[in-house]
Order: sequence, then C-alpha cells, then structure tokens
Amino acid sequence: MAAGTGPRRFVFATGNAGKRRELARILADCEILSLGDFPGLVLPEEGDDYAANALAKAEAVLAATGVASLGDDSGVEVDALGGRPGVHSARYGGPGLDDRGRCDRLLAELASVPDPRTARFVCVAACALPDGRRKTVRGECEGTIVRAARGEGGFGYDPIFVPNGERSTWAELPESEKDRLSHRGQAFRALLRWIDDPAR
Ligand code: ITT
Repeated sequence: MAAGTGPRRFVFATGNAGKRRELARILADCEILSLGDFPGLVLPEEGDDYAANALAKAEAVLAATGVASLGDDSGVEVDALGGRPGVHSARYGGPGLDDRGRCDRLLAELASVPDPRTARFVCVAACALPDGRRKTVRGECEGTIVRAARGEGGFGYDPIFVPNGERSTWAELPESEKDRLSHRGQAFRALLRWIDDPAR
C-alpha cells in the first residue's frame, strides 16, 4: 500500500492479540501502537452496534493518549441463528469459554442444521483523529461454517469458517490470503484510503 498524506502512527484500541497481529500485517506501512504501550487504559463497555462500539473504542483511546486511534468491532453472523452471535461473538457461550470453546459451542448449536450453514464475518473499522475527524467503514466476508474445526492458524472462529471460493478454513489458509479476503482487511484498507483522502 503506498504511503499517503494522513497520519501513519496509530494506537489500535483492542485487547485482542489476534486482531493486533492481523492489523500489523494489513497496515504494514503504518506504525501500530498497542494498549500495552499505555498501561492502565480501559476500553468502554460494548453495546449492540458494531459501528458505535468500534468508534467508542477509538475515541476512548484518543482521549487518553492524544494519538490517532483505530477501533475494530467484529463478529460472525450465522444465518440459521438469525445472525447470532454477531455483535456478541466475543461473549458467546459465557465468560468461561476460550476461542476453541466458543467454536465447539457454535458447532454444537448448529449440529442439526444441514449444509451449507451460511454465515459472514463483519468488521467495522473506526478512526478517531486528533484533528476531530471520525469515520467508520464496514467490511464483510461471506462463507460457511464447517462440521468440525480445522487448522491451527488465526484466532477466534477461524477454524470453523470457510470463505466462499475456498475449501480451507481461515485457520488453514495462508495469512496473506485471509488478509486479502477478510472483513478486517477490506474495512481497514478502505479506512486508510479515507484517512488519506476524505473526499473519496
Ligand atoms: P476488543 O473489543 O478488545 O477489540 P474483542 O475480542 O472483545 O476485542 P470484539 O468485541 O470485536 O473484540 O469481538 C469480536 C469477536 O469475534 C472476537 O473475539 C472473535 O472471537 C470474533 N472474530 C472477529 N474477527 C474474527 C476473525 O477475523 N477471525 C475469527 N474470529 C473473529
């Protein structure tokens, strides 16, 4: 990605290490600081709206640091579940579960649902800039939920999601392929284009 005219140094307002690794790759020509660089900083409680959540994270971190900030709110929407877990994906199944536990729980809930179990990943990328500008951009990637988890890469629900046009789960595909197709890749590349040129 060619360097543009907007800021190239951001704090990424996330506590999720998987998201952090991906954004460092997606915005490889930017300097991405993490919450670990600002001890004591706490992200706001999340509500039911991806864009409001993403912007609230970015605004809280800008207010605390004074540095241009990025936020990400994301989730997986399963059609057979009416779009659940969606914006509540991080909390699906309750506080006792880890990523693998949430995958297993979702597979169990879908056990009686025939293939194809269509779903999509959604990411709203937000920025809060010191000059007062704010923006949210939504990215989506359509796919299906497999019958059993496969692959060791990625994070979250990656072992149970196959994007349309592929046979492998996101946990099996090369990272570069996930970044090219993913909800997060689409949203943050578009957000950086807007930061560089708000008129587009
Ligand atoms: P922050 O709020 O600190 O950013 P979080 O994990 O709580 O971290 P979200 O509220 O946005 O983030 O929850 C999104 C959840 O959806 C996340 O915990 C993952 O389980 C899942 N998720 C989002 N993007 C994903 C991806 O690319 N691959 C797999 N799972 C993903």
